[in-house]
Amino acid sequence: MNAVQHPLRKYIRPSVQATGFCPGCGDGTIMQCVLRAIDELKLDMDDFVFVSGIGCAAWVISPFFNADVLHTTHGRPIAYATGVKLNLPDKKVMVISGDGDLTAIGGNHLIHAARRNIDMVVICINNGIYGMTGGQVAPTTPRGARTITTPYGNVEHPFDISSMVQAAGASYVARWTAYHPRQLTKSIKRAIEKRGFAFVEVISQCPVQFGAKTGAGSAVEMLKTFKEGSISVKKAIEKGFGEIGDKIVVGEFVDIDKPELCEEIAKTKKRISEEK
Ligand SMILES: Cc1ncc(C[n+]2csc(CCOP(=O)(O)OP(=O)(O)O)c2C)c(N)n1
Ligand code: SF4
Ligand SMILES: [Mg+2]
Repeated sequence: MNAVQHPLRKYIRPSVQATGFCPGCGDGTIMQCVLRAIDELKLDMDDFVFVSGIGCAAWVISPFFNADVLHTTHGRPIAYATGVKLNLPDKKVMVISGDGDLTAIGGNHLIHAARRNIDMVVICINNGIYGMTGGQVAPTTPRGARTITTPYGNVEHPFDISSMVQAAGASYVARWTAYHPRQLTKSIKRAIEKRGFAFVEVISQCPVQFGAKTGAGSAVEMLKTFKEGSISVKKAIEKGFGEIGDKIVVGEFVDIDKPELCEEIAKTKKRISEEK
């Protein structure tokens, strides 16, 4: 009897047998959502160039996706992706990386790519910590949280990444958690179809580092917190943002059309050549 093959197996390199994620990690769920979005849009992996930085989240695409994949240096995936997009404007460019990679060392690349409105999808897996390197504090770690580098509690204020990217000028911004795979898949589809900078933040569980060090608990406990601790942007607006405490606001925050960088460069080149 033939073994039943997972419907998304066709997008994974044949040589890959398993991912390296810890049991209960949200990264596997997010990987499935990305592949499901591509599958539902009936796109080909050859339509894409995938780019990641360094961290557990960066392993979502590499070496697993059977596609053109660039596993780049820490903090620099958006810089690489910008180079790819400017030289191969017909390709769909997707960056998948972690909160540390994209908002700490790589924070300026994120802000300026959003400001330029370059056509790419960026999926930021926000587990609130540097997972891969042993659980150090990140710019997304909640205040008071104990990590390996904040043993007495984090005294800093965390970023609201989606608000920052929205303020920088992105065309599409959405946030979900690993508890919301269907909504997340829908947003990834929208982000892929968007012409412009499309950003999807996913609050995800890292039970091994964040869960253990901060006391957030097991994967199940963290998913329960995401379920009970999130509120839709529509309800948050109804309540007035001041009254929602530390709830995670989820949903689509921005979906607009505005001039895109590659198109603007092409138009400018055409105008200059016509003026000569
Ligand atoms: C220039 C440089 N500085 C630091 C590191 C060490 N380093 C590797 S991954 C990482 C943090 C990753 O955190 P995040 O992006 O949140 O990914 P996660 O592992 O949590 O998914 C750090 C600090 C590095 N590889 N290169
Ligand atoms: S350390 Fe955390 S983020 Fe990294 S694979 Fe394990 S559970 Fe996932
Ligand atoms: Mg992280």
